[in-house]
Amino acid sequence: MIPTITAFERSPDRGKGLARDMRVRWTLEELGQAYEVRQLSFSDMKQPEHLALHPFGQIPTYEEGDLALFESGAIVLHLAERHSGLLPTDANARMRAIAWMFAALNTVEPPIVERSMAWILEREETWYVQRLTMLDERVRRRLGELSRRLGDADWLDGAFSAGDLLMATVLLRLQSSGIVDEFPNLAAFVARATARPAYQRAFEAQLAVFLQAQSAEVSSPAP
Ligand code: GTB
Repeated sequence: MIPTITAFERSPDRGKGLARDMRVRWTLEELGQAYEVRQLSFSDMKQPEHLALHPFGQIPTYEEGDLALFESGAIVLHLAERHSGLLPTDANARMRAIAWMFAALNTVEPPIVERSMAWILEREETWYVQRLTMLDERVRRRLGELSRRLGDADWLDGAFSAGDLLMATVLLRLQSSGIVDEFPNLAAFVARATARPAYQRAFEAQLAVFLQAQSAEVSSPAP
């Protein structure tokens, strides 16, 4: 059965692939699994039909037969558990890769999201520059720790895993800040991850959605 995921009909990132459907698309591409996408507007996400799938009215969701999931990390874990390729078979190595999935979402992503949210909600405030300096330092500290652990390895723990995939999507959110480039091994890690054909296919798929929405706007301009 082909699963269906949900994604933004018009991503606010304008096709940069930074929304969280991207990590699910990338996972599906890595695993060679076909999928369908139901595109939602912000208003669609808050309708009862979607809220039944996602208690917080967000994307992405995942439906396959009688299984419905929300939370991108849970979806990636489900897929990586069901299909081979993104988690090692050795039990200890598998758990370490899962620990990296949690580290990406619970330890590295939060300060990065806080930084993004400050720009969205607080950039007009008089104290924004001061706050940004503090948030940047927090992100730098976390990235410094991650960089030390990665060292000169290609991936976080052995072969490329769902942990690397999630970590790369988290670091990509810092793209416009230049902070990742302060850590050459992390910049190389992101470059290696995004050079993977599966990432490229996922990126093109989400970009196509944005370009389609944009061309629909151009061909039917507002009255
Ligand atoms: N913890 C959840 C998960 O991992 O699945 C978080 C899901 C989430 O935040 N979804 C966002 C959403 O649906 C989209 S990805 N927001 C609508 C709402 O809450 O009403 C977050 C996101 C949005 C935009 C950008 N961007 O423009 O760069 C990046 C990331």
